[in-house]
Amino acid sequence: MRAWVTPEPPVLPGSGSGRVLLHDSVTGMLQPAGPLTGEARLYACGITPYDATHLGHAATYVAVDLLNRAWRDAGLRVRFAQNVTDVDDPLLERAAATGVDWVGLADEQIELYRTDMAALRVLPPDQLTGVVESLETVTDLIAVLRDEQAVYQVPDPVYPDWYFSVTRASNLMAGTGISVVEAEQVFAERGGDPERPGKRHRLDCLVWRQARPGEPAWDSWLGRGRPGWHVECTAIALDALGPEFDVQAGGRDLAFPHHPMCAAEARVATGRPMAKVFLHTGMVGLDGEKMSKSLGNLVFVRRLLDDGVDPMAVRLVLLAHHYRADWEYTPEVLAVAQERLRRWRGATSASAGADATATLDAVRAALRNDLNAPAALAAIDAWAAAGGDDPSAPALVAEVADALLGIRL
Ligand code: 5CA
Ligand code: ZN
Repeated sequence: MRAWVTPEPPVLPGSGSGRVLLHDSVTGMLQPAGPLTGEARLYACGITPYDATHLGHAATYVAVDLLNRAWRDAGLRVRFAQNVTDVDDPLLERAAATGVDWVGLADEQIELYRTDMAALRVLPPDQLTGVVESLETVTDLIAVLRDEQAVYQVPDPVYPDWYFSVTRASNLMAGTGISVVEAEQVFAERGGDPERPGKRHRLDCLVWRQARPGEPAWDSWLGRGRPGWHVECTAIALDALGPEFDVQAGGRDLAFPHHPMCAAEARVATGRPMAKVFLHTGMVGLDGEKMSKSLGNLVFVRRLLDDGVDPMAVRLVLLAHHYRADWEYTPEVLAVAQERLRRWRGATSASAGADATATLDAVRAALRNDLNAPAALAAIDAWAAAGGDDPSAPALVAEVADALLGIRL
C-alpha cells in the first residue's frame, strides 16, 4: 500500500561514515547496528489500524525515525519495511462493537496514520505492506514451515486451526527475561490462547485461523481462513528484507511474544536469525497507565494538531524522553516542548550565533550512542542560550535539527 511523503533530510558537513550503537534487547548490550558501508535493513512493526495514532505509537515511530536518520547521516542506504496489521482480532472486534465495516475502519485509520506520520516528519518506509495484500506471501511461508514439520492442525472437527510448534525452535525465551509461567500469562494477555484444546504446547501460536461465521476469510491450501498475527509479520519482513536483517523495531509490548515468535518462525523457515538487533521502545502512559487502545486512555496526535499545537512541538515532546524510558504525557511536557521550539526558532532566525561545529558533533554523537535524543536536545539548548557572532551558525543548527532530529525550525 501507499506510504506517505516526508522531505529528504539535508546532508550535513562531515556525514558519510561512522557507526550507530544500539541497545539490543535480546543480549541487553550496546552493539553496532547496521553494516559499515552499503545498505542497512530495517523492519518496524506497524499499526493495527483501529485507534491510530496515539502518542505511544508516535513515540515508537519517531524513535525508529531517529535510527533511520542516524544511519543515513553515517553514509548508509536504508531499506526500510513496515507492515500494517489490517486484519486481526482487535480490529474486527472494534468494527463489530461499533457497527462499522472493518475494511472501512482500517482504511480510515491507515489514512490518519499516514497524515500523522507526515506531519511529524517521520521518513516513510520504502515498503508499507498490509496483511490482506500479502496473503500468498504468508501462506507460502506457512508451507515452508509445514515442510519443516513445524506447523500442525488442532484436532478440532469444526475449526481445525493451524499452529506453529514452538518446540521446533530453540531459544524462544532467550533475552525476554521472563519465566515460562509468566510467558503463558503474557502470551494470553497479548492475543495468545494457552488453553486451546489440542495444542501440543501451550505457547504454540496460531498461524491460520479457519473461517468463523461473519469473519473475513480467504481460500488457501490451509483451508478458508485468515492468518495469525506473528506469522504475518514474519512473512512480510522476510519478503521485503530477507533473513538476518539489521534491526527489528517496536514497542516493548512486542518483546514477548510477538518478536520471539517471529524470530522462531524465521529461524525454522530460513535457518538464519530474523534480525540481528531488537530495538524496543518504552511505554508512553497517561494517568499512571500504559496508553493503550484496550484501556482507552489515549492522547491522539490528531487531537493535539487539531487543537492548533505545532507538529514540531509534538515531536519535541517525544524527543525529550529517551526512547527506552517509560514516561507519562502531561500538559506540562507539551508546554516545555513549545517553549523549547520557540527558543530554538528565535536563535536559528537570528543573524548570527555561537560557533556550531561542536553542536553538530555533540548531536551526532548523542544519536549514534543509542539514539540519545535528550542529550541531543541539551546540546542545541546550550547553543541557543550561548549567542555569538558566527553568521553561518544559525543555518547550520537548523540543518542539524532537520537532518538528525526531524525538527523543522
Ligand atoms: N500491529 C502490531 C505490530 S505487528 C501492533 O502492535 N500494532 S499497535 O497499533 O498496537 O502498535 C503499533 C506500534 O506502537 C507497536 O510498535 C507498539 O509496540 C507501539 N506501541 C503501542 N502502544 C504504545 C505505548 N503506549 N507506548 C509506546 N509504544 C507503543
Ligand atoms: Zn509485528
